[in-house]
Amino acid sequence: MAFPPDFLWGVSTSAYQIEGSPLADGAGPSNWHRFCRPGGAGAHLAPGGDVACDHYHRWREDIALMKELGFQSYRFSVSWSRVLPGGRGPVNPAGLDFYAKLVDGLLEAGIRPLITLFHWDLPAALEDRGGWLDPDLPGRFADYAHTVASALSDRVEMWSTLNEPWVVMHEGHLQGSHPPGHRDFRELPRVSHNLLLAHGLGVQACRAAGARTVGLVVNIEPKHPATDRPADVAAAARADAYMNRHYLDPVFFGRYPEEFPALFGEAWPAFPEADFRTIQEPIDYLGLNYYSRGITRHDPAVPFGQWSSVPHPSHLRTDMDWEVYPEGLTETLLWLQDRYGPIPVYVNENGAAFPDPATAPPGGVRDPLRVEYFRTHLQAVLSAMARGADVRGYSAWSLLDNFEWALGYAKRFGIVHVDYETLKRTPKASARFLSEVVRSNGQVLG
Ligand code: GBH
Repeated sequence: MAFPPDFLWGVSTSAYQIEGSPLADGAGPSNWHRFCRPGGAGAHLAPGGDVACDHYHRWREDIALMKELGFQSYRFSVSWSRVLPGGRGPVNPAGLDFYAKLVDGLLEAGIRPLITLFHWDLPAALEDRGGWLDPDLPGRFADYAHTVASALSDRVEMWSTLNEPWVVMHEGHLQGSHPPGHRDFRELPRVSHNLLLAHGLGVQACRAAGARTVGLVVNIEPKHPATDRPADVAAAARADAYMNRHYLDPVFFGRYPEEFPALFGEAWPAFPEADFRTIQEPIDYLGLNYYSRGITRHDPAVPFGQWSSVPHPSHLRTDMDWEVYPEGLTETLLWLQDRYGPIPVYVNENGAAFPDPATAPPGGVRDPLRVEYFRTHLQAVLSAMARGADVRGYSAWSLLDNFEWALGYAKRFGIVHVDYETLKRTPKASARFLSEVVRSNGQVLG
């Protein structure tokens, strides 16, 4: 079993995590920019993405690096507040121009640009109006999507609306670790519904602006019960509904998982039927972000949902404390085809944080655990394809070590090392490994 000749090999990043210069050239502040400042709920993360990898100035060097490594595609996100500083209203031409130049540079280097319109950084002005709780936000997102797609759809074929709506909802409104820093489960249904409406309207807006291929990117983690006790089995089903079926059931079936009225209780609203026609707008592909699985047990001490995760006693865990579980990627790919039918899938993120030195040693950065992570997960993709999964591409997370959100710069996901003192880029052994994978179209996996 081999990868088909047109399999698309790439790397991923996101705007706030790598760009730096968040207010340059007329950009407005984003929610993440404000979150990480003194007085913000994430002030301990200061200076946040103020410098990050300085990709805003070093993008030419980063394109050259990807070209040298042989990648065929580059998935990045556009910062809404660069393009529309106030979230709505007048366009900031310099903001749009940054991405136009990036796209042209990529095309010149023979690398296909894949654009994500929303990878978590929201214009602060829109957060002030309620953010994802604001019923107007889906419409604002569609306007923004239309603006960007109109400018770039002549050169960019593949688009995605949202990256991981689950994280926006869960971390922003239940855990409080991302902006707006709320901890109120009663907000979750409305936040999710607005994210889904934004997605549906966003697909329509992208198409109206000439985008050919439009999809949604979700994070999926198989939820395995910790024991076969009925309480644990039921807890795993609730966790699966909450994380894995939460956005895909509405998009593909026009309804929320059947567990939700009981899960949310009195906080579960009646949504207008007509909304689901927007949400069900057909998509051209599904983007899958896969990192790990969740071993789940019933846990009455957890106020919302009554489940928690238990670590596997012996499996390796990454620096994020996530279990290394490549079988879960095969399982997820097969589950997607099985539940949602024949839809092209792109693995849009997969990768691992393991500790690397702050400064690259003269001999280069050796990251054998990350290499092994990629090798086993790519083999897992192949097994799923051998069993019928329609996987069209694979994009590693991430090109560069970068700002890992609520965990700052301590966690390194890059295949290219970044020295945060000098901003020097040094490809790690994992970058060389993936480069060989691309060049041989997977033959080196054996
Ligand atoms: C992605 O999200 C993001 O798209 C990207 O920006 C980020 O840098 C990257 O991953 C690395 O974090 O241990 O029980 O809390 C990751 C989505 C969802 C994966 C939650 C891990 C943790 C389960 N994550 N999951 S738990």
